[in-house]
Amino acid sequence: MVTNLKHQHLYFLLLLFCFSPLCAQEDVTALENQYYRLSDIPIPEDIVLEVGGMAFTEDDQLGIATRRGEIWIVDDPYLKKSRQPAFKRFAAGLHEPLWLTYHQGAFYTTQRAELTKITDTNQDGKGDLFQTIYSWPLSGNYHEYSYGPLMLPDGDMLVTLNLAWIGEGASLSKWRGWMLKINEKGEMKPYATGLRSPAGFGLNAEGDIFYAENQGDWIGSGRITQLDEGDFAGNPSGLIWTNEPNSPLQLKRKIFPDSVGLMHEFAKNISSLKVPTVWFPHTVMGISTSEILSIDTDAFGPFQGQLLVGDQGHSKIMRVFLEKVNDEYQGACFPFREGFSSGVLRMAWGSDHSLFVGMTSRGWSSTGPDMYGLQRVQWSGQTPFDMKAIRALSNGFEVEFTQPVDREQASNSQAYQMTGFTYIYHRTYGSPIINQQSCPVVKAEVSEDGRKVRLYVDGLRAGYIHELKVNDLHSQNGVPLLHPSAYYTLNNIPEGEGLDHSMMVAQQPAATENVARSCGSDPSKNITEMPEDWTDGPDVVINIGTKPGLKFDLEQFEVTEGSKVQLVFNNSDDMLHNLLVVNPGTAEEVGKTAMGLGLEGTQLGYIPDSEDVLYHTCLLQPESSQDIYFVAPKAGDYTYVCTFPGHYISMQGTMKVISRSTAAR
Ligand SMILES: [Cu+2]
Repeated sequence: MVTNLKHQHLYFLLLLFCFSPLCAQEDVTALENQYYRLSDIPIPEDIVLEVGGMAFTEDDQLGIATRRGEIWIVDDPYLKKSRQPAFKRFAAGLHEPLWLTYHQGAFYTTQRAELTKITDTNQDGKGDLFQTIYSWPLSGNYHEYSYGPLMLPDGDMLVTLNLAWIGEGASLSKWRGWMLKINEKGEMKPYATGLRSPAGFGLNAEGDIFYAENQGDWIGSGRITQLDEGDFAGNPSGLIWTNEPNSPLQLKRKIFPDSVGLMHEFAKNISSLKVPTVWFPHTVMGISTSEILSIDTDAFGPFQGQLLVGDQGHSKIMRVFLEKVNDEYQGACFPFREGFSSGVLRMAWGSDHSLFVGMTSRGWSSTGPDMYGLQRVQWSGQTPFDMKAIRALSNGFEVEFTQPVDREQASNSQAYQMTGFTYIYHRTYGSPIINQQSCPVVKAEVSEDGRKVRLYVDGLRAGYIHELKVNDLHSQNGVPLLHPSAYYTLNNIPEGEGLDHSMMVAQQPAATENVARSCGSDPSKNITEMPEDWTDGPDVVINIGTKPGLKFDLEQFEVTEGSKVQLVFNNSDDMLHNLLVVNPGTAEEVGKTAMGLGLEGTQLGYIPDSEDVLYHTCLLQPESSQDIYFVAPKAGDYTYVCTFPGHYISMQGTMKVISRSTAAR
């Protein structure tokens, strides 16, 4: 509690002294807190509350499933009666439950291998009846996470099954990579496939199903996709089960070449392939999307009808506006709230319209400082000045704001920058940004009520993500725009008038850039062939690998100053990593700079252009390695660090360079 008070005091000070737009950006967390307040729900010290799932009971108590296999019930999570709410253990011994639902007096969860219903038949506060509703086989692979059930209005339940990881995603046992529909009687219908790591799914206000996906093989970046029965969402590993008699689609794995190219082009010929509804550009809008939750109330601010999407790796929550064009969903994502204490996996609405956020970090590393946590977000009643919605038009976009804009600033077309880009659809893990092209905003028209700005934009491309950046815009009352960027996924361009080219100024869209190499900006720091003058070879060969939990497998090594070093970095993990040798004491700063690179980060392999970066590998795919060659610098303790966003906190080691005189002793 003391900490909380201190924070509030700090926010107050920041608000007093922080008026420049730059400052506003740097302290966005503090500003967000003015509108959406974050507070901790204290967890008893002897409970490891690695939240896997959350659900409120009919008595307004908060049920929490943990990755350690327990279900806890928090009495008074609103802290009305006490600042230290009571936690009671309802169940234990479950196999990594990653979801929790409460329905008609019982909890439902998925363990790794089954959908389980848990009832407290004698009303003593402990689950005593455990019923298997439906089960599925496991191969035993560590990556076979299972999620759900999401309760549908008709009482049917949705479950998703993560792919195994064997150097790439694989469906090693039946229905891995699928969403299944299961009823209370235990009847199962495979619903959709193409899923890789489907930790979050939910319904929008209209009752349509959306699921969130994480970057990986076949998945260039995080995204949410609307799923109908028989849809295929992009990762072909689960297609090996489409021969089964109850499969709702017949698409086969073998039609996929290793590199498809552009997903939205390929989708034109594959009717079951559902392109992403909204992309979340990697590292800019999180790195690992999780829960999807619809805002069904106006008691949580001005965003009723939109979706919240959590992010585990970046400990934050984003917001999504959806619209239908040509009968298909598309829309924009916006930043919403960052600064959570650990990786955001689950969200649940309290009865008072506050948002409960359940967090965990272990093994999946997040930017938040804690290994797990439980926090609450409350709307302060003040409306932030923010972009509320972006709607596609035949010749641009209409941007709606939460408050009337400063007319003069908003009608200046120079205040808006738009860039289109996409990702490659291929078997490789992740993707660089490709086909990036600027889209000149040629005119900006403010609506009569000052709440909408119509942007006339050149160079729109269907199937592409369009980044909108707004510079130096204030509300009519002089408040700076809280979040100046948004990303609209333009699957369809509405029909209608094109752009009137008499409006065009002399600017043309910039040339298309295809970026092949994503490995920093200075090749002299990434020497991958042994220098010719090393005629006797290297003086020393250092092998460094990766360990689960975002660690290098070598904590420290020693070399002599001036010696010729061959460093072999072997990424045997299931995600992307790099290795940078940096000046003593600068790892944190370099790591933070890499996180702030934005879209450019993808192109640089998250290797910042900094004098403190001495040598580095490229950003390496899972199961790949690279050798780099360098001459050891002057004596000192240097750090080697992975700067893939968020990893620098734990993924560090020390290169001790000893002086020649010490070495000679
Ligand atoms: Cu890493």
